[in-house]
Amino acid sequence: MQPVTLTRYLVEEQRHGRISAELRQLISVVVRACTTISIAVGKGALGGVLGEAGTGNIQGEVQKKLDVISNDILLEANAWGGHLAACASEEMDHCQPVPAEYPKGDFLLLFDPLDGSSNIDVNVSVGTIFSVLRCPPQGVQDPRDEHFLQPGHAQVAAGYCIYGPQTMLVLTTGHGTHAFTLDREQGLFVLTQANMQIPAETAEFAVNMSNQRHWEPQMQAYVADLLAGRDGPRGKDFNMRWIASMVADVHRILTRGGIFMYPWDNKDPSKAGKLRLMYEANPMGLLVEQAGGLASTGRARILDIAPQGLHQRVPVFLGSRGEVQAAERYFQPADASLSASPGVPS
Ligand code: AHM
Ligand code: MG
Repeated sequence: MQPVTLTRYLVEEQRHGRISAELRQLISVVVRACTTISIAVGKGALGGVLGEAGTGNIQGEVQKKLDVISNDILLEANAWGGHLAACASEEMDHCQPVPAEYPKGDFLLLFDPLDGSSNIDVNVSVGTIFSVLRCPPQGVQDPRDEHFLQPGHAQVAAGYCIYGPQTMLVLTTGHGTHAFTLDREQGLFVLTQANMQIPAETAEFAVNMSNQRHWEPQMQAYVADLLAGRDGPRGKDFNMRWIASMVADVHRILTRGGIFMYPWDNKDPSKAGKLRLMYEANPMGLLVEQAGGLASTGRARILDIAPQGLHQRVPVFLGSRGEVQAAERYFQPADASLSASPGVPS
């Protein structure tokens, strides 16, 4: 059978009325930019792309050279496409409207240009995460940050490209979650797993255990029960994985199940979590839900959060349906003495 390329897949989706021609073209432009990023990542030291850029981003985080390079590649590719009103990036303070001299469209694109960038210099998988929203009509000519503040369930597409042993694209337009593998010789993405399904139950969790002492009591109690294994209340042994690249941890969960957690912790109580709602939690949440999993703050569905800011952070629990529900039970306010911690959205 002929392999299904991404181009053919998108044309078929358009033919069935599931996406518009504009969205098809926008996704193609984003994926082309990801292919360029993949080449830059793959060159490593030979391309002079490793190490720090000597700059910081809006979050006060040190930027790697590849953070900046990837951001520029995505901005450049999308400036002239004609399908966008504006882009917003984890690496930029505010949204960037498409320059006046270029044609505009009515989509908004958000991205984390290089997620997991602390892993670049040690040759561990990193990736690009993206999310597409529709721009409210009043914002098309003069898009501002506020036009991006839409809940995750309003996303018209979301995806990530993982730069690992293989470069893969995982995409949803609201009709299932599908994986494509880059054929490096041909420069084409080929559909390699249609309709990914996350097993409902799992015995594998992903969390940065070094934060344990900073967690709130509910989180402490949940993970203690996982660690107690078959002798504890869960009655089974759990395995743990933590890659510290969300794309890689989520990719494993989409492939074989598991729960991924980045909860609130009191290292900096003003932050509601480490991960960003608009660039990480929402797109990953849609991909996971479209694969039969759940995405939660522990207390509420991530995709229902009404965003307050472009760089807002949230606690994240996502993956196998049964296990996310098990985690959520620890956060239910049955015990009034365990009230919500400051900064944690209820
Ligand atoms: P980044 O977007 O600056 O790379 O940060 C997000 C990353 C996620 O990919 C990963 O899950 C998490 O931060 C790792 O955090 P930690 O360093 O606490 O393990
Ligand atoms: Mg990130």
